[in-house]
Amino acid sequence: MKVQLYVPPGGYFAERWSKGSSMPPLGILSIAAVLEKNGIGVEVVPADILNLSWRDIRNKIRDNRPDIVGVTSTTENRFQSFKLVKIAKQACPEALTVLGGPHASMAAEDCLAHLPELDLVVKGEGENTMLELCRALESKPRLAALEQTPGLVLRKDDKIFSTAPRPPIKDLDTLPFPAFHLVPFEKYNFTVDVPGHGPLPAVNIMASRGCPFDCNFCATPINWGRAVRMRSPENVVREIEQHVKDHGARVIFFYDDTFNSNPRRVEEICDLMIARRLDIFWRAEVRLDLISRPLLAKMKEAGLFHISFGLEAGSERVRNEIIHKKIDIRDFHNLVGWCHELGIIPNVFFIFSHPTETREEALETVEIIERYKGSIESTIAILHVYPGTPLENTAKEIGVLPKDFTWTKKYRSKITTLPLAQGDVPLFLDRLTWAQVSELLFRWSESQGRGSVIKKIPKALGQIRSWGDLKRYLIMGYVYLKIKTVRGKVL
Ligand code: B12
Ligand code: SF4
Repeated sequence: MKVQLYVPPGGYFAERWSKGSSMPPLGILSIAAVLEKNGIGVEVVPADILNLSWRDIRNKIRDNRPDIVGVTSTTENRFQSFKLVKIAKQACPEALTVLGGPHASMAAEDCLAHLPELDLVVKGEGENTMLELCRALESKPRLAALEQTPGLVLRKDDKIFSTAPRPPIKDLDTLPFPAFHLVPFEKYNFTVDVPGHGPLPAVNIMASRGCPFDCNFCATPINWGRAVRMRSPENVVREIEQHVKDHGARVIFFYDDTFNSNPRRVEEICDLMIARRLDIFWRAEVRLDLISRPLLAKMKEAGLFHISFGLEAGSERVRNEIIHKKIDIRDFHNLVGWCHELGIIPNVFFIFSHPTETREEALETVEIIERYKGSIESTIAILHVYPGTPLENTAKEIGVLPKDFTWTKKYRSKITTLPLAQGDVPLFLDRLTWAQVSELLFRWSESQGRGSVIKKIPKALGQIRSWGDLKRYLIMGYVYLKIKTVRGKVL
């Protein structure tokens, strides 16, 4: 049995993150580790990092003739993943083409309905499903064995058929650590800037899976489940120690959706980090209302230097009634204050254009960003629709997504996307006009002291693909000029 697991060309990165530093793909490395442990031949092919062209990939699959070509997919990189599946099928028709990852998991039927070259989708966690899939392929009759394998979506008699749901892996400590040795780690050049130290070698770790909350735009509670599964503190710290030894890691980037869903466990991880004198820096994403000042102080002592959390909206109505974020603004102000006292960088996520959000409500978000100008990092986005989320249903109900919408097609006129970003992911716009969204973005950009938007014009013009894109850029240009003229500044 020969399995090849691919990250498609372009990787996961939007243009805005690619500064020559990238990070190893934990999902397929975790699957690879399980296959390897069970004696199955597996090759991980990060086409992005290896700089493979489509022709290189075609040749590789044609020459190696793997039994399974597995491809990871997020909604942002789905078209590259689909292209890889097509190429794989053409290069080696007898290979089973398998798609996994957040996009395929959340839009499995849609992928199979529109991609004839795709044989099946692995829904959700891939480790055990891939292992059982390899075994099923060696059994006879093959289709019957596949039908008995939980976690698959496949075609049967020209219909799309789901096998039993795959139960989540209860004890994550039973998984081997992701197989980092199967990728050329140094080529990732994964570094993270730590104030006073510059860019330091970094490694990504996932210490838990799932999130107990249910924000309307988010894929995680559905994809990973709302029952959070946590690796033991000992298991997490052992992986860190291994990365320090093998990869000279100085920074750990925890990618848990909610690192602190169990504050007691965070404390235990910190105690172990301190006791073992790991001498590393780390950053994590947290729920802002599950942190006390003593816990934050302990996290700092254990090396925390940067902490991200979502407030998402300044308006209480939008935050709590629409998004279901259930965050009290006082907890936000407290946490920012503690970060300042303890010397930790707070990075706050905000989103504009939530369902029914008015301009006045969106301006409440801008007010918070401007109030903390220079003392918080802020990451903003215009609300994007992702498959399988409650927001996708809302978008379909109110016509933000057309009735015939499929994630497999590039729409040029029926939906709004941002051409400068990777991925053709639909934006959610209902109450706010494009001019208002542009104004909000410029106000945020100014509060961050970002470089002139004018500099981005040549690149933006090069990305225009439709009249809709052109119209949106013209509106943005008009709003920008209006803001500058009103404030009496020279462009
Ligand atoms: C690290 C991360 C990033 C990193 C790198 C991306 C990456 N995938 O490594 C960066 C910072 C670049 C990033 C950016 C963004 N991200 Co992000 N990110 C994550 C995060 C926090 C962790 C990813 C990870 O390492 N997971 C751990 C591994 C173990 O899980 P996994 O990759 O899903 O793999 C498992 C299964 O999916 C499956 N599987 C995966 N691949 C394959 C392949 C095969 C063949 C099989 C069989 C199975 C399989 O098996 C794996 C093991 O169980 C996830 C949240 C999450 N909980 O996963 C969001 C997530 C992937 N990101 C998301 C989003 C929306 C974004 C942004 C758009 C955010 C923004 N507003 O700008 C950008 C888009 C960037 C881009 N162009 O793609 C969404 C994606 C939703 C979707 N439908 O695609 C997620 C799920 C978060 C969420 N809550 O919605 N992100
Ligand atoms: S708290 Fe974060 S991970 Fe959890 S549902 Fe909300 S946005 Fe998603």
